[in-house]
Amino acid sequence: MLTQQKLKIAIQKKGRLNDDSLALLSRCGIKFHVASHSLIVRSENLPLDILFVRDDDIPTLVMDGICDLGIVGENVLLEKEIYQQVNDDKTNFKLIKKLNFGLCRLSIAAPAENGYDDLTTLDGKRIATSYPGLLQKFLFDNNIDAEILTISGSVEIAPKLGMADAICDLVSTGRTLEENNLTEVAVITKSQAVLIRSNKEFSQEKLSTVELLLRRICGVTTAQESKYIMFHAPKSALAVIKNIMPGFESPTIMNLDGLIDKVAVHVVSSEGVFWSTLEKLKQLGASSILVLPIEKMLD
Ligand code: PRT
Ligand code: ZN
Repeated sequence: MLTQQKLKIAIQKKGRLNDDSLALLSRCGIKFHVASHSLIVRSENLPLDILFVRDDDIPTLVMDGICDLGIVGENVLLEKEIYQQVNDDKTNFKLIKKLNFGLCRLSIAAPAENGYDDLTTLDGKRIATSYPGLLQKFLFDNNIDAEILTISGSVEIAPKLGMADAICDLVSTGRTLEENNLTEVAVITKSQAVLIRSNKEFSQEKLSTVELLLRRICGVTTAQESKYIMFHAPKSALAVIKNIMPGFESPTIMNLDGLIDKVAVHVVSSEGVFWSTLEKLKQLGASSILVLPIEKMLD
């Protein structure tokens, strides 16, 4: 296969999105072998190369057409879009699929003891961030006049060092904020890992690989959100059960040997299942309730 016909996908080399990006490609049936210092890896069974790069470089690599696809956090993408707008440049990439991992939010936080509990208290203050574009837009949209200090890492210690009054950084569990005695004042945007593609036209070969990959990614992500549920239930309760079960449109109902008033029910729930739903099921007379993960799903 000629190199230019091979699809190239950029993923993060090291960091929070690396493991999940590789796991997603593996679950899509792509075979590859990653050595510890690999910068580019060829798939053994698809015309696809995986490039390992810094996450901040992914939008540019995709925009310039050096890579056809990329997996990157929406936060990086949105910041790049703002940067392009400010510099009157186009954004030559398109978001094609949200991937449901790398979930986080970009928030403004300030020292708990300073009482910055609403946005107006940020007026005239200095905020440290690695996301100046997104922060600037948020401050402008909310009519706040604050100074932005752009730093590339360890943003959370800026208030302690006296460099800034508040910070704007990514939050997932909230532990880092807590450890640094910071409280969230506002959420600027939510983020997750997304698949992007270059706006450049693909050859037929590349297009076929992109379509195959996208079909499989959709299969994997839908399967992750779905559960296969099995239980025994009284026939008389089926109508009520139907109302409380998410995705209970067309269950498989089977007779149980020796029982006339109970049936076995199998159903794929597309929305996952909460404990509270299972407890309600039990109250309605269901028994032997099993919830199983689904590995792959093709509609
Ligand atoms: O070297 P490279 O430039 O590729 O990596 P990086 O250091 O810029 O990025 P990395 O690996 O830290 O994050 C990659 C992407 O993961 C981000 O762009 C987000 O899309 C996503 N992500 C999800 C996060 C977090 N959650 C996250 N919690 N990125 C960073 N954090 C940091 C945050 O900056 C803060 O320091 O984790 C801390 C907060 O976490 P909690 O759990 O304590 O709230
Ligand atoms: Zn980075």
